[in-house]
Amino acid sequence: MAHQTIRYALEDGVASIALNRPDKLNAFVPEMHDELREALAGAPAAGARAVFLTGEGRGFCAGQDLGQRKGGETPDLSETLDKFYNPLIRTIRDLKVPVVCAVNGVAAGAGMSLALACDIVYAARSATFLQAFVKIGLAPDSGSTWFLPRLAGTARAKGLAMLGEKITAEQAFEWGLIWKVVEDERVKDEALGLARHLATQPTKALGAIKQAIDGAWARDLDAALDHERDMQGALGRTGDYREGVEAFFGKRKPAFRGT
Ligand code: LHQ
Repeated sequence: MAHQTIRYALEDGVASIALNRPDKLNAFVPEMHDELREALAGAPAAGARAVFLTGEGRGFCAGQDLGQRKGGETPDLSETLDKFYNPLIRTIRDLKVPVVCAVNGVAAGAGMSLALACDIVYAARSATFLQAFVKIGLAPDSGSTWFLPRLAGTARAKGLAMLGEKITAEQAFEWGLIWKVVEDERVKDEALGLARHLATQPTKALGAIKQAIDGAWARDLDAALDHERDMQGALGRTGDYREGVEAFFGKRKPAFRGT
């Protein structure tokens, strides 16, 4: 499929996706939603064992393209969320391979939610994050009301959401919103390198880890123990578990195949 609003490449088991509307700081339009969602959802079947997501130009993603929201009529935002944003966030969370994100510049509104939905998030030192929603009379969406209190705590979640102020990458790191801050010129290479590494790891275990940790908020300890029992039972029957144990005793590096 030829893409108009994203760049896509599949190499070394990694689906690399770059949001590609740099003049608008990669703000979302329906075409970008469709292309991004399809690229993500189709990545494992295309052979990807990890996904790398970033933005072209100086921004990561400025959320909804507000140019599409000017004018008289009152849009139905529930419909927009139902049709575009919620399926996108669900696609990322349901994906059975890890999604590594390099936030190369500003991540605003649903652009920040998008980053928070990813599994491992790097940010360029100069990147900023803001819950821009309130500045235009809205409340956070695309998962931010769920991600923020869980990652950063209620006080910071409310401060971020109610003030809509920019925070730095360093602050996002200190608050537990992201994994790592990297110098601007290195951030994409480093995050892509991590995605390449993950693509050589036991894919089924990575998928299980993602599912177990994302689902942990909905489970009490008893249910988590049961979940781990079932998960480990299934992983114990994978080729990668066999390979991992054989490699350990063979004193060699395991060659995981994702099977
Ligand atoms: C943009 C945008 C943009 C269009 C920068 N749209 N052009 C879900 C459901 C349905 C509806 C509503 O929304 C949602 C979810 C949401 O995401 S709501 C939140 C929407 N996003 C925002 O409110 C952020 C708006 N943008 C900004 O506040 C600033 O642009 C940030 C802080 C992101 C960056 O500021 P600067 O670095 O100073 O850049 P800039 O403002 O000069 O922007 C550069 C260009 O990008 C500029 O165009 P121009 O032609 O003047 O160079 C902006 O108009 C354009 N742009 N964001 N969201």
